[in-house]
Amino acid sequence: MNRKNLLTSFEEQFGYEGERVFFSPGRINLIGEHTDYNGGKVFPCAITMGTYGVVKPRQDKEVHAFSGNFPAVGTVIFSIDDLEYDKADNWTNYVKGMIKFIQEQTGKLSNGFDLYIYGTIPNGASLSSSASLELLTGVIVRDLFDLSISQLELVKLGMRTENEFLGLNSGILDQFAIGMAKKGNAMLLDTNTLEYEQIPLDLPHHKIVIMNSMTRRELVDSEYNTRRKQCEDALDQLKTVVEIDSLGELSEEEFENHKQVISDKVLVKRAKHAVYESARTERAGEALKRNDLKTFGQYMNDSHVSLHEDYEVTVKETDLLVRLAWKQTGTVGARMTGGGFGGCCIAIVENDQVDEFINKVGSAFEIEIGHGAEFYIAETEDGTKEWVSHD
Ligand code: GAF
Repeated sequence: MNRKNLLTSFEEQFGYEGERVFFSPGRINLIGEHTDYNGGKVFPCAITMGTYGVVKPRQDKEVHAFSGNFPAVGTVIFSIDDLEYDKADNWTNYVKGMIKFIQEQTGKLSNGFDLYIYGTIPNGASLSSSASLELLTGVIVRDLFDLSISQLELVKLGMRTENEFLGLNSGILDQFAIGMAKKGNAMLLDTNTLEYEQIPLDLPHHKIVIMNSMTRRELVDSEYNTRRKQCEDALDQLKTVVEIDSLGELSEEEFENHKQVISDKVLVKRAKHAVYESARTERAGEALKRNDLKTFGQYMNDSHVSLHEDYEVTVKETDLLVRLAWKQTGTVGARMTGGGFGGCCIAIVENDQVDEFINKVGSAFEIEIGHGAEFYIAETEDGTKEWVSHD
């Protein structure tokens, strides 16, 4: 992305020069899916695809927001004294939610700002374009108005925006990955304690290929909320026989010993996934630390199987991409990433096999599904921050 182009776009939109430029990455989750709202482990990293924001404070209390990705929406204008969810305000609801919760925590802002946004994360592809925008807004507001609020607090407000403003009962995975990332690393995070370890993602002989199925199921949010509720119901039943506050606290063995108290077969499957996936994620982190990529890849594959069979959040398209990836020479492991019901998968592939991988998986996918997939090479990135110019 070219900084000058971003500043020019701001100027074209608002008629004067923008002041500061910020960048917020997207994320992939290497493993640890649907564990974050179960107090389990996750293992994401931030990526170079992300959201850019150019800003300048205003004299009044209005925010004027324009996205280069949604020019048809036009400039959305709202006051920082009136921050209610409004469907018509489209993507700016994420901006509104963040400002609302930041104000709640730090006190009223005195001024609004003009904001030009441009994102390189495909929407609805499970690479967290929304959390990227939430953290972007949070860091902009904090830095613009010198607020005393930490990056971790912004991460938590991002999750609140998602939960309380947008109505998606997500966990903290996406906002944490985007807010706390360090280039060159993936984070092994315990979502119960928020303790985490930056583990070098040093793969000199491999690339992480993101495979976008270019598909997104209807009702993703309600399906997501249903999965969470099913886990909560299973937890309530387990609590009658074992002292725990979250599924993530159970070992696989403890789960097997107590699972008979869960009345419904579907709930058993959901809880099983959460427990086993969390354990698998911890082991995958250990494997990566000792550079045992083969074992890491096997855990990725197991994760996908569990998301398919027990959690049932994969779809025909993502299952196909992963199956095709598994068949390719040079694939270490492959799985869906993010919330599921379409979106992206990831594969770790030997460097010299990547071109062939993309050709073969891409053409077989297109023949079977009837439309193409997109492929991107993942590169790690730092968490959300100002893009400081060095010229
Ligand atoms: C979505 C949610 F936003 C995350 O909190 C997480 O639950 C993920 O799905 C599944 O692991 O990205």
